[in-house]
Amino acid sequence: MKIIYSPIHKKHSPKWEVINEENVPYAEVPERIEQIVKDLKKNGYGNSIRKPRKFPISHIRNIHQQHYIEYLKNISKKEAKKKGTDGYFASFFILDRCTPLMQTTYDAAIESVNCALTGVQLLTREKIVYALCRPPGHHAEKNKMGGYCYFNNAAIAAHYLSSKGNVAILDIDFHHGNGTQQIFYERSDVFYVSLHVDPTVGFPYIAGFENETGTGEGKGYNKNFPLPLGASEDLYEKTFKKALRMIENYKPTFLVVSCGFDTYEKDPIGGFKLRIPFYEKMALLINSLNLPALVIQEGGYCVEDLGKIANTFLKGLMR
Ligand code: OKP
Ligand code: ZN
Repeated sequence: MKIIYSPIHKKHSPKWEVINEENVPYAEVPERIEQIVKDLKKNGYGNSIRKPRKFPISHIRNIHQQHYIEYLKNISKKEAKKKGTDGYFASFFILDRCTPLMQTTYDAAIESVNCALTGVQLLTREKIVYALCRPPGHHAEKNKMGGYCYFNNAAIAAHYLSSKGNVAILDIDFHHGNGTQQIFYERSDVFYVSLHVDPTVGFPYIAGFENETGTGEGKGYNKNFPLPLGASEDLYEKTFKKALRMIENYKPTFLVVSCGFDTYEKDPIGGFKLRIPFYEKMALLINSLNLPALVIQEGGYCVEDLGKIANTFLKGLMR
């Protein structure tokens, strides 16, 4: 098992997102990852932590449109400079007002992708790799940022893996990964499976419905399990087992887990009822698939308990 971490993520620290015309303190804070790393070290994983390597931009170009990447790199830096540290919102390339740009956002987003791609490379030797990606990625579409996401780390990693075999992406973040779904919607070599809050009542609202099953080549290779707000451990477990059975039947070579901890009962922006011990159970079930697994950090906003959740999850993966 290896953990990938870089401190560069700390450079990305917007203060606000906009909800209903109001500035609300940003939930996707640097302390999230810092808390996880601190607790992983405390639990003896210090020696397993690796820095990310650097990768050519072509990995990102395979997934995101060239003018979107350029916008993030050049224009956003220039514009953000004028706005200081508050961040600003792009116009054409955004899904929402949760995803501000700072001058340093591009650098942090690149390093987050590097963490995921390093994870792919280590997966040839390791059964489990945990990439502490931040900013997260699963809402980022081919040419749109949204939901705290800029580049789709999981999609970029899954595409890289797909040259060596079929990939299943299991998205267990509280929110639907609309970006990942969009990116692989017409492909059968990457199977996207997600459990998340019903999009009629929760972010991202625009995607994550049951009838979105893929199109063309990809028909049948996209599976959404929307769950009601307040979903219990029982309901979650039942649904989770269905999702795993589908992955098993697909017989992938690799598993990518888009791993959000905002399904936790105390999460400030989530709304499910999962308690800490449940994360070990989930991980044990994932383990039973017996696949090389790249775990990519997505959301999770109860900073205080994130380390405990991550350690509990890892314990299950390692058994
Ligand atoms: C990103 B990830 C709710 C505000 C919603 C955006 C949520 C993005 C979630 N009060 N803001 O999937 O964890
Ligand atoms: Zn989330």
